[in-house]
Amino acid sequence: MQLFTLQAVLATSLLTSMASAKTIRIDVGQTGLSFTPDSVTAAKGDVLEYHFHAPLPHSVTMGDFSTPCNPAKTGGFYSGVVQTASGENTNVFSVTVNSTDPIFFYCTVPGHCPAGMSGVVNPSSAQTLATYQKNSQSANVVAPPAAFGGTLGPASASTSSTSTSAGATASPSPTNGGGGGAYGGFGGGSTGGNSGSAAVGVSFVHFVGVLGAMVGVAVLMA
Ligand SMILES: [Cu+2]
Repeated sequence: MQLFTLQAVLATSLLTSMASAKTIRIDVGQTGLSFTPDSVTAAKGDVLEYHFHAPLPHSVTMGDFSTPCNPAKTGGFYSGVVQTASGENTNVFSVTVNSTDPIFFYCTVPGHCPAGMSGVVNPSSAQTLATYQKNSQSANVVAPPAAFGGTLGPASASTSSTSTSAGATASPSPTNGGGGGAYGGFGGGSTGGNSGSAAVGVSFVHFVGVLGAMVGVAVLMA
């Protein structure tokens, strides 16, 4: 009886903690060469969900504030260039946030980033999107060699999804988690132990850890 109660309390607590992770929708190229919104606030565990729109090809990759329109030197993510025939693409690119430091992102299609196609997660007073975009105007656009750090696949069922499944997490390693040119979607096995500056992480591992702790406590109580 006592054990059951403890488990119920822990389970409720776990569900509450999972429900707090939110999915943040960002539209890509819906209104010209821009991300909408182009400035968002995110907590660790939240998922950035990029929705691509016709007619132009677009991409999203993480950059560094100091080198606009160039890939982040460590960690990050890249969707690859996504072409959308009409309307909104059925696939979205999802990235799990693992840091509250500013995360700048931009489109790698030639000309787009210098034209202002960039955005920021958790901007600071020292690192603003306005400054990044101003410095982007004369920047050379560089793209990572291949997609990595997120998953390209069907959108989550809800914009307030509580899912933090392994398929939605991302690895900072410079490989395409899904394998193959189609970016696989849900094949992305992630690795733990990401470096501190990585923007993406493994909330599923955290979930398993919490679950393990619950079981451990239950065993102690038995
Ligand atoms: Cu673009």
